[in-house]
Amino acid sequence: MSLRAVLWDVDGTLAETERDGHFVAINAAFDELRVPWRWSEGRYGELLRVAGGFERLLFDMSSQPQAPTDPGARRMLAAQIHRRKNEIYAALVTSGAIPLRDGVRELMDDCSDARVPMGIVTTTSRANVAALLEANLGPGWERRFGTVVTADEAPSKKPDPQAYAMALERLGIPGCEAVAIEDSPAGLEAAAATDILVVITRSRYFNKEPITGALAIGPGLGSGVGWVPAAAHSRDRIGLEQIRSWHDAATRHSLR
Ligand code: XBP
Ligand code: MG
Repeated sequence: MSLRAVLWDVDGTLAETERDGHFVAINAAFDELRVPWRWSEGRYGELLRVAGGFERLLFDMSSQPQAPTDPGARRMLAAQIHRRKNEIYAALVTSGAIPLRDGVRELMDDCSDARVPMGIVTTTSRANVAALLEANLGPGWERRFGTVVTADEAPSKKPDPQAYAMALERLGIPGCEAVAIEDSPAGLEAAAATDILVVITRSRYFNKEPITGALAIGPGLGSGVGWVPAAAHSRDRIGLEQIRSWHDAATRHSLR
């Protein structure tokens, strides 16, 4: 079973967009819209268990004493905050405030050099992905990916496998021939449901979270140290060669 695609999660995996982007932007939106509550960094971390910024706002409002009681009014307020949060987020990333995590660009270059197609598979919106990747990869960013699946195309958010299933269908490959790079338990669950093996790069918010069932788990693609299983190819970073050898070993093992 050969490796035929690398699928990238966005938030937390390509960049620390949660802490440095969405978290900052949501509190700025609360301020601007004079919403009478704020989210601490810790509370934001808890709320990340709910996938999707809009869904997260609604979930929080269900225990927020100062939120409107009428469900329609809640949805309207959540939509208004979410819209403004995304505008502030886009402005932040466009200003260059959020770089790619270490090793991400290098692994992307490995895939391009080896002609291994890449995909984006995320629960955030296409506009947010475009803002982040245009700022970091330039205006031709989309040409680098065989498919880009966002919440616009796949509204059922991770851990639902809809986005991964759509990416596989568009690339025309089975899950066992792809590897996903993810940072969260929900992302792993979504990918695993379509037979995709998952490399977990620990992000700030999911740093300590128990995560089982990964192909490999480690501190980030920018280091070859601290991975389980150990990375044999380089101490400097996780490259395509390393991902291939983890994938080969796991698929050989499952064929035995
Ligand atoms: C990302 C999310 C998103 C972002 C915010 O999950 O859950 O909700 O936090 O973006 P993943 P939106 O990394 O698994 O794709 O406000 O656009 O939802
Ligand atoms: Mg993520």
